[in-house]
Amino acid sequence: MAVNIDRDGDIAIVTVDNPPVNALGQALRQGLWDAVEGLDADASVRAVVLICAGRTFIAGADVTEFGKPPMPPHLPDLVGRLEQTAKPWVAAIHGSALGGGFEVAMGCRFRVALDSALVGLPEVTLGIVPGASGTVRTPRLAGVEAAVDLVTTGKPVKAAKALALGLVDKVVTGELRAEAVTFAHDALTRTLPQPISARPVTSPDPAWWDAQRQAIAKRAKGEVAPLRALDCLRMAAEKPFAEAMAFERATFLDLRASDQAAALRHIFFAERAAPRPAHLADAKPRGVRSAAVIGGGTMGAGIAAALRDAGLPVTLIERDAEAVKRGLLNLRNIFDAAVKRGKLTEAEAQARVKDVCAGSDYSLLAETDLVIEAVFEDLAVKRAVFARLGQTCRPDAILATNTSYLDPRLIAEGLPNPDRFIGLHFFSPANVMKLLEIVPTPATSPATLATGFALARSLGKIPVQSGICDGFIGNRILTRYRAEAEMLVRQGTPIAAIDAAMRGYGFAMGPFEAQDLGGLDIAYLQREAARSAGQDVPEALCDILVRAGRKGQKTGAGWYDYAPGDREPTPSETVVALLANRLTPGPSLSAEDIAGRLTAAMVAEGKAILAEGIALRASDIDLVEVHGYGYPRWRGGPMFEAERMASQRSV
Ligand code: 3H9
Repeated sequence: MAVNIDRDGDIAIVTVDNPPVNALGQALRQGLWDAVEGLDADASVRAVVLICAGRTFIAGADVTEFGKPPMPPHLPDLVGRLEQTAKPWVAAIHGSALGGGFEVAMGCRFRVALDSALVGLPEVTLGIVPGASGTVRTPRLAGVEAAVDLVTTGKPVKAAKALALGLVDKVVTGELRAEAVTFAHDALTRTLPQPISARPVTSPDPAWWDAQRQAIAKRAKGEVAPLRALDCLRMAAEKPFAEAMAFERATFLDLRASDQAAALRHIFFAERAAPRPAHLADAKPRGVRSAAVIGGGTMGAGIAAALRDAGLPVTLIERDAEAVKRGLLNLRNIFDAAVKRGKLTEAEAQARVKDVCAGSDYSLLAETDLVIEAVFEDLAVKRAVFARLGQTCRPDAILATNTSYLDPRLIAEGLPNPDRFIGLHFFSPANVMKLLEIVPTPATSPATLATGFALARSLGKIPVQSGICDGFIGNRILTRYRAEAEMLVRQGTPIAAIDAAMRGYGFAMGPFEAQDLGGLDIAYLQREAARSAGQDVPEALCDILVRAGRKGQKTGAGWYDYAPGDREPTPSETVVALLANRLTPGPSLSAEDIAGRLTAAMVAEGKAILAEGIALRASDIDLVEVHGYGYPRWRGGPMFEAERMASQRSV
């Protein structure tokens, strides 16, 4: 039964129990509707506490119902009915009250939250707007500015902030049910506040709305829901309640059926499926209570920071005392930046660095559960590291390489117990980027693989398993994407037009701007290494630029020119001259044609990767692109987008 009712004297306790997250499916909506009717008719009940079983308050509408026709009772009606109850209802919130969950809480006369709770309206992250009065009641509860922030960003707020904004009436610690009952008794001694729909709302002036629109459009980069949410909020601030409700409902239903919402739902479920793949259901991960990183450069320090953020004790190993000092400084800089961004307090930052054990002596690793190697991308250097790890670590310690393009099988050659070896490919900055490619070798045991996934879960990363090939999933697609972008340049398309087209498509940066930022020399050196190993690697345009000293922003010149101290790219006459004799101009292409060519190249590579079994699922490729390479989330990733376009063509 999704809704249970019991009593504490004259207070009824309605407990929602709909695992895993108490989502508001049809049965639960009906159960709540019936509870409202029943308790209204029960003269012995003076007030009602609405509380949830399990890990969270109601986390929202049931997203799995979004592809189907809406079934009564509809959520806006339920929230409206709750507001009309004869007795006051008190929502008792733990975990997260999100979307429809918070809308239900707003239908109640009061909201009491545990201090660890979160409340929010994350609907825009699913490509929709709140559909059960979130845009209409929130401004009446907390004011227009707070509502615009909450609804258009979709970011939940912690209980303390929710209290300050007026979203909840009281924050409590301890036993929520008892606190809520006490609150209800207390409330019965006072005049009840107005239901939220009856409260006044004041609209800011039109210039304020225009400024919001501009700021949101800039942030949204093609995503429609945040702007549609703003339209709803303005309607709520300027028109009567019922009119605003009708507008919100129409907007919700329209967006629910949109391509963007379908794409965002696809990513939502792919993200939730990724950390627990079905093929590892029976594999038991090893416990990881301590970790170490070999190499304190940008990548190693970033990985160490991610491990510390997850609360693991970390040992950092470098070549010599000087390098140890540099590694610790890199780590310190990462935490200092987090302090500047307000993510950590100074004291937390200090504790995270202080607890790192750093040195150059491998015997520090004798008892470590997991070691991640992040040294220079050179096979001989890496093999030397693993030879030492093989001698010093426990025989069952998990040993991982963070290589981005070397063959993990070659790195692990000669390692004792190779079943505990695995590739864990982090993305830079490793403490920020969500993606983790997990690369087993043929010798890797299921337990080691499962440990990789368990580690990803504890670090809050999105893990994707990749087979072994040049560049694994992500960099292999990137190589193809860049090659196609160069092909367009060869055919006469201006570099700036290609970048602009990809920004227009929804990427934060185009391929050439991004390469200038990251440095052109990395891929160049890789190609040079392959050439000197006897492979036939054709000349890339990028090679010509690097040979001319143009390595990107760090040299003030790459695909673009940069004025000293400025990151603004300026199209370069020098580049045009350097590449002139490699160009064979073709027809001029529209922005849409350009994006079509580049995304088709990604999809073609993605299909090959799937066919070869390098990726296990198309949705894994989508996750890699969205979380590692800036592919617009609202398009659902290249594979999803291609599938959608193919099915639209076939109708
Ligand atoms: C909405 O409310 C619209 C309304 O305004 C209007 C309606 C008219 N539905 O994340 P987890 C599943 S839009 C269905 O790993 P956690 C999830 O797939 C909604 N299923 O747990 C997973 O399934 P499985 C607005 C859902 O503890 C399992 O629950 N609400 C939903 O790390 C566990 O999920 C949101 O956007 C759902 N709404 O985090 C909230 N949510 O076990 C979305 C989760 O089979 N949810 N599942 O893999 C969350 O943010 C997190 O789930 C939450 C818990 C923070 C609640």
